[in-house]
Amino acid sequence: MDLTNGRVPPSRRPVIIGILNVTPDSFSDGGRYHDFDDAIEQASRLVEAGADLIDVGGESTRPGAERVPPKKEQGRVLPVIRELIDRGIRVSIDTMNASTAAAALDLGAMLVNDVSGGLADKAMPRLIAESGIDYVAMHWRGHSSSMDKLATYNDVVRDVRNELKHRIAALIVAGVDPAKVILDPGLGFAKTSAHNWQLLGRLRELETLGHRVLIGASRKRFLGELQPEGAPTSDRDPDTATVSALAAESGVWGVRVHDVAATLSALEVWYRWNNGRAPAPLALGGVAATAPTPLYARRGNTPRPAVVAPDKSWSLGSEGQGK
Ligand code: PMM
Repeated sequence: MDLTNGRVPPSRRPVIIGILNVTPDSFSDGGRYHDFDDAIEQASRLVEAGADLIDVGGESTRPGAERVPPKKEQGRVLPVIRELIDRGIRVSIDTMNASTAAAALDLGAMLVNDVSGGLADKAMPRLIAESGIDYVAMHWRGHSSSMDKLATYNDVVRDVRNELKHRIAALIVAGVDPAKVILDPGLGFAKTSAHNWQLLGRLRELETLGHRVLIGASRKRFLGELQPEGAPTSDRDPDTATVSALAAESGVWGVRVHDVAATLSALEVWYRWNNGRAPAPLALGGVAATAPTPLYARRGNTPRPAVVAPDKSWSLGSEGQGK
């Protein structure tokens, strides 16, 4: 990885991370996939639609949400993760708790997505260092109960960039390989709508930190402002897909979304626009999971990859980044 520029070139489409919240109370899909069978069915639908991996979370982070004890969180997510990995589906664990992350890694999760960037649990950086796993360090200022009060910045992009820089330094001190760190500006986390739009419009400034960048705009409140009041959160999916394409143009490594099909379509348009041809299936290291190429497969262009058990040698593309 070229540590002078985390911008992903337009010859590689962003990784699509499908969201699976196994919670009763997440803002968009809370309660819908709380049941084991519903969760597995939804994950399978996301993979079928083109998700490269499934981000499984057991604690809601919507504004004002109550904390969930780690054991309860693990009771929600681990059976689902075990089943998905048995089915050859790539999984990321969305947690702030090192014990939950460790248990998910034992089952074969390939990425830890920590919305606190290692601030909520002191044991997290060491776990990431020791496991050598890819790690999303999101910009975070405090738990959901207080985050709306913490949305004060001089220049949100510069401040978020600086705070992420401090997180990277702390992770490196704990022994984390910087090439494993993926940064996320944390849209909606201690951010107003205006903050979110400024961060999106200036993603390249975050990329100059030299790390892969992930964004999670999907169905968030600031996109709801573009819809009539009271419209369902799924009405935000077309705008989410537009954000995905614009973020791809800015060079992000990945997008975390609820409606995978809409984002994949938008990214296909973006890819053809830049490259004059259809994208090849995304290669995530040596792993052939159920990694779908649905649009091409549907058209009979590319054979669907075989389902195999995930191995531990997979790579999420930290190599060959940069210009
Ligand atoms: N947003 C949510 C949860 N996890 N993880 C990352 N890396 N980035 C995000 O923006 C993010 C996240 C909250 O949204 P959800 O309730 O739809 O999962």
